[in-house]
Amino acid sequence: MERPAPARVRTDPSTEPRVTDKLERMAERGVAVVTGASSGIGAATARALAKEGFSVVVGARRLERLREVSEPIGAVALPLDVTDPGSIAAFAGEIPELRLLVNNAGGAFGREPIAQADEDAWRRMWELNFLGTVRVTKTFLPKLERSGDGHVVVVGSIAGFDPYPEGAGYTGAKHAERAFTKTLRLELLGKPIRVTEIDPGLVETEFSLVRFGGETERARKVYEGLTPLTAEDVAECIAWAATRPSHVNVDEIVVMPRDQASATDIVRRPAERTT
Ligand code: 8X3
Repeated sequence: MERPAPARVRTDPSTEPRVTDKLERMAERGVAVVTGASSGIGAATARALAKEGFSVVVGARRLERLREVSEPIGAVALPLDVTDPGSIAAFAGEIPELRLLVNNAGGAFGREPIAQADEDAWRRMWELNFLGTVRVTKTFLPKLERSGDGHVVVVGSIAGFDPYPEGAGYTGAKHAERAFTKTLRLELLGKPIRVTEIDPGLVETEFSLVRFGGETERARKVYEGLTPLTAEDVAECIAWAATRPSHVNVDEIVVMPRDQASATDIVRRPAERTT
């Protein structure tokens, strides 16, 4: 079968180093891939890993925004759509070796009861959160094993633990992603690859804006009256797990705001009056 043409980000090959040349200048901790890195947790994770000495490759569909993340930290930006096997093959073809894979690409589309389930949206969530993670991980497993010290991080969610009303399209996909991560850990036992799941609660990113199709007021209300996590709070957890000594496998970190104790137990305070 013909291999898809490798993705090229550089526009002027005479002045820009090729991706492989750049990666060959190995950073002290090796190469890390972060998916869904054009904003939010993915972008913050790319910055945190670069700071820790990883040579970072960021992937996402929105290439312009991806470059805004990659350029300041000297990372390599490559187009990636985790729902498209051809895109994953082209992306992986540019990356000769890998130590750390952060499966961050994901998201929710809509909130409605099962009685009104939007099957197209639910299918998209399944593709993006579950099958996307399966595909990318499967593709990179041989390179991770060859590194002699590989690590797969999956960004899950409290939605992978707690179902909530009108959320089954997303919580179902996140429960499946969690089952995938636990299974991977069992299957890789004895191989030099660690597996970590990071499960955040409410994090103020574009997550809710995407979920509600750009309805800003509805998205804002998700974080109203509490102090949510920031993308950087979650990125710190990922970077911490990734920089433990090789014999230490951080299996999972559930991280939520102090104002949240489960997907549905959230305390909100009235806004303070300023006049
Ligand atoms: C996002 C957390 O609780 O909004 O993964 O589903 S939640």
